[in-house]
Amino acid sequence: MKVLNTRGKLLAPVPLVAIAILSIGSRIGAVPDQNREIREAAISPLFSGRSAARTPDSFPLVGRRTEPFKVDPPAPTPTPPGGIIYVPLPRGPAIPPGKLDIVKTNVALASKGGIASASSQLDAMRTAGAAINGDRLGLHWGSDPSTGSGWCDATKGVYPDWLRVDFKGMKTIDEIDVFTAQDDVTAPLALTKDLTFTGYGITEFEVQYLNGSDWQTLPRRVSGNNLVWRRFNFLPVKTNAIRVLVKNALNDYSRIIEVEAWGY
Ligand SMILES: [Ca+2]
Repeated sequence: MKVLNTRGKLLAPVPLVAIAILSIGSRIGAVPDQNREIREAAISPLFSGRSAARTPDSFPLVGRRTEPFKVDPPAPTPTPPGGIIYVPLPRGPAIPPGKLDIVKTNVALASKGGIASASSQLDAMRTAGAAINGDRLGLHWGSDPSTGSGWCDATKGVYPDWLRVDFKGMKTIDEIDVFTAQDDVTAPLALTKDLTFTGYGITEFEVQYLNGSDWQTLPRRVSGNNLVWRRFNFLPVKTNAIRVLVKNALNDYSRIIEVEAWGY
C-alpha cells in the first residue's frame, strides 16, 4: 500500500496494512470518501498497544502531514485491527516533513522530565509529585508518593486548588487524562471509563495549558463529576505546562491520583 500525493508521487512507505481515511466526526466502520483529498492529517497506528475501545480522536498521534495526499487503494470497511488511520485535522501545528515517526507519550511523567507543583499539599505522602509517577490507581494512598499515592491539597473546604505540571521544554499535546480518588483508597479497582466515585473525587474542575504567561482553559469544563477517569481530547497545542484547577470536591479536599498529557 502506498501513500500518494495528488500528482501520484510516492510520499512515504506505509506498512501493508489497511488504511482508512476518517472524515471529521466519522467513526470506525463508517469510512467515507477513501480517496478524498485531505490537506492535513494526524497519522496514527490503530489499536497499537492501547485499548481497542479508544475512539479515533484519542489514538496515539505519531505524525502529521500537511501536503495534500490520498490513499491508494481505498481502505476496506471495516478497518481491521493493526491498520493505520488518517484523521483529518482542520488546524494546528505542523510537523516538519520526515517527522512522521514521532510517537505520542505521556510527557507529564516525572520520568519524562515533568515537574509537579500545587497550590498546597496535605503532607509529604500526598505530594504533587505523586500525581506524575505513573500510578493511575492511587496504590498505597498516603504512603510512598514516588510509587503510588496521589496529591491531596491542604486547604480543607476552600477552593479553588490547583495542580500544575511543567514539561521538559515545549511539547505538542492533544490529550490530557485526569484520575481522581476511588472510593476504597486501600483497594483501588481496575480502571474503566465508567468507574464512578461517591467518596473523595473531584467534582468540579477545569483543565488548562500555559500559553506564554496566560492559562488557556480547555472548552470542556467539568461539573457534577462522578467519574474517576476523565479524558480531554483537543486539537494539538504547543505548551510547556498544564494545570488542573479544582473548584469543588467531595470530602473537603482536592485529590488527584494522576494527570497525564499525551504528545511529543
Ligand atoms: Ca500517581
